Amino acid sequence: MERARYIMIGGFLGAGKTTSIQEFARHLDAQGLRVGLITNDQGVGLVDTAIGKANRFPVEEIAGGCFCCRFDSLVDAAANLSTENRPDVFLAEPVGSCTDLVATVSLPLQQIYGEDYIVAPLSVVIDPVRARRVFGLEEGKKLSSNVCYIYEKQLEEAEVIVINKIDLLDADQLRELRQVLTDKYPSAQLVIISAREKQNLAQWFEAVLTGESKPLRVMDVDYDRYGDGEALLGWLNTTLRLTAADDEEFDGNALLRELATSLRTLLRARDIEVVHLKMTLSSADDPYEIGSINLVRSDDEPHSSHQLTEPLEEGELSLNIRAEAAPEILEAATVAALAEVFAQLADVNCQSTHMASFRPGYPTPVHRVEKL
Ligand SMILES: Nc1nc2c(ncn2[C@@H]2O[C@H](COP(=O)(O)OP(=O)(O)O)[C@@H](O)[C@H]2O)c(=O)[nH]1
Ligand SMILES: [Mg+2]
Repeated sequence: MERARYIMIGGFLGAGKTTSIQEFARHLDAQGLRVGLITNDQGVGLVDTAIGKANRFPVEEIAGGCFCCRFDSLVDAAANLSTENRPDVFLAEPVGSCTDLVATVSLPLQQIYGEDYIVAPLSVVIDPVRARRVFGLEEGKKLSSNVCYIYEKQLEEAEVIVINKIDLLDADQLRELRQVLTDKYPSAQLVIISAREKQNLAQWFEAVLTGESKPLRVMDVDYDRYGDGEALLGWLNTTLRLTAADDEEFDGNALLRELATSLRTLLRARDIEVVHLKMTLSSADDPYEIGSINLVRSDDEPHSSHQLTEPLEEGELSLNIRAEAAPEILEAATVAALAEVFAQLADVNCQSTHMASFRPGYPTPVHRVEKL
């Protein structure tokens, strides 16, 4: 049997990994290749999984820990996707606060499961506005030093650096960022895309579809700094069931916008930097009918990436927040925003089915290849 290709697309929270992976999956599907998606999170109730399913791709979710710390679940997820129709290509999205993926995932996969998988070069996607702030090229709220440590480690191990969202930059801003990245990470291949606008994707897809991961070295990682950086980020995942009274319907797109705006206002008032707030609202009648909204910086506007085409009678809302804040603060802000928005929607019943907020635990990979 031909080996399946395992493609991992990493990068910081909100960089555009899920958007890129959905485009990549469409590209492969159009070529008649079978695709399997693997999503990953520290918690359960994932927006990324809902988006993959809405786009009709087979998805396996590894919840409750990152790939490196749940390596066996990663292998199991690939096996589950293979029971009916083995994918030709796996597209895997690691947690956005995760690094050291070459030593803890790519190399162990090659060494232990090399007969089953061709492991593609590791891509790391970046949001150029966030990157320009991390590298001091523009003003704006800074992430804490140990969160920036993770950010830079992600880039240090990248075999392909993908500057995404070039639609947000002018030519000078892009040139400055390219210069910093080529100076700091000279061995990485650099590609420049807009996943949302579907610009320049072919060159990147080609690189990871034909190449194989060949890291030049295993990078040093200070796990105490890495663990501290992860723990500075609070996570909140909640799922709610929304039901309109009697035979009424409600506007799901407006509801998502109001909730995102209210949350942003409450978090900004406490000077909290959101790194990714994402929500999906899916119709109870049709799982492929989905609305979605995202916020990737506290000073940005919420952006809708999927619109519901019709008003809803009943739906499931998933809300994921990752921000530099204590989980209790995220939970209080969420409860307050929900109360504010639903006070104006007296005829919509909102019932929480799941709520979890936490700081990620210390990263403890199952395998780590120490040197080549
Ligand atoms: N302007 C712009 N926004 C994008 C682009 N690609 C993704 N985004 C947006 O960035 C946000 C986060 O994207 P997502 O794929 O969920 O990021 P992830 O956390 O890395 O998986 C969403 O609102 C996307 O629509 C792009 O090329 N340009
Ligand atoms: Mg994602």
